[in-house]
Amino acid sequence: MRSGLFKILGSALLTFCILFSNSNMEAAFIRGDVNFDGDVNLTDAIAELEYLFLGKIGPEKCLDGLDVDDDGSTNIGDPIYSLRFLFNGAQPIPQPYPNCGEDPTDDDDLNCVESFCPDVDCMRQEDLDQLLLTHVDEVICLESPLISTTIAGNDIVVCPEGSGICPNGGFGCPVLIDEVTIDIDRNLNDAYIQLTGSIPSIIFEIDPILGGPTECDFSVDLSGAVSIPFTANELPNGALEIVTIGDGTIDAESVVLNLDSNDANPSLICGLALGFEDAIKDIAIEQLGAALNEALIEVTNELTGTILCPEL
Ligand SMILES: [Ca+2]
Ligand SMILES: [Ca+2]
Ligand SMILES: [Ca+2]
Ligand SMILES: [Ca+2]
Repeated sequence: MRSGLFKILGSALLTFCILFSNSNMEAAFIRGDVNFDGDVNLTDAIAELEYLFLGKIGPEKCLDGLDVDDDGSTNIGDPIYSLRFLFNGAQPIPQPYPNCGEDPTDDDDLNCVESFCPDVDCMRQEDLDQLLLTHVDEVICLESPLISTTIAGNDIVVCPEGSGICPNGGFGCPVLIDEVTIDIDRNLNDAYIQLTGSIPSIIFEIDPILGGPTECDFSVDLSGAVSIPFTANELPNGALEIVTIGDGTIDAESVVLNLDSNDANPSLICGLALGFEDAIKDIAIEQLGAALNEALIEVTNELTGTILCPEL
């Protein structure tokens, strides 16, 4: 099972990586927040005056945010507008204020390419789900043999060489992937990739202590989740900026492996394999753990610094 599930997880993780690297859109902003700290106060008016008249750099990254009165240009009128709003209770600051958002009057020449608000270019659940569906193969070919082991004196080989053919014509046992989803647990800082799939026909070669070798034909339903811990900075608007990604591990509690005989009247020997379902599952989980860490090391660097939307 190692090589097959490794591929499944590898695909899922690769997808995860692609998702997070594809985020270069115009930034949202808070109008009037010139120094990008999520609030509008006196320091913003001062920062804008320093930008306009002393040439201090930084605020030019978000000119829409500097256009406090939303008249389509940045000038002395904007910090004055802020001061009147703050101290005289004058006209309110036009949207987006006080929350992050986009410019509703975007018929100007001002843009915002960077601010403290990440919610335009962050990853949403539907983005994650759709891209997982797009990138994870519907059929994954498991290389033979999946498992070759001895349980209670019985030699068992799962998917022995030459026992199956994949859609691409190569030898191996095909897994049909039914569903791949990803859930972010903000409290635990974990990403869970959940997979469900099935193998319509897989051969178990059983050589018991007594009697000759026997081939048994089974179908398998499988599901399981991979837990990927991360550390993150929570941004003022609730988005999470991923700082580091840890090693992924199989959530053993989540793994379900159901084995059913395809033979109407399975032999006594084939019935043995059904009794070893839990042992086979344990081997699969153990092998997966090692394989998964290899895959994660490859993608860790690419995940660092990406941003998850506040609602995730
Ligand atoms: Ca500010
Ligand atoms: Ca203005
Ligand atoms: Ca505008
Ligand atoms: Ca604009």
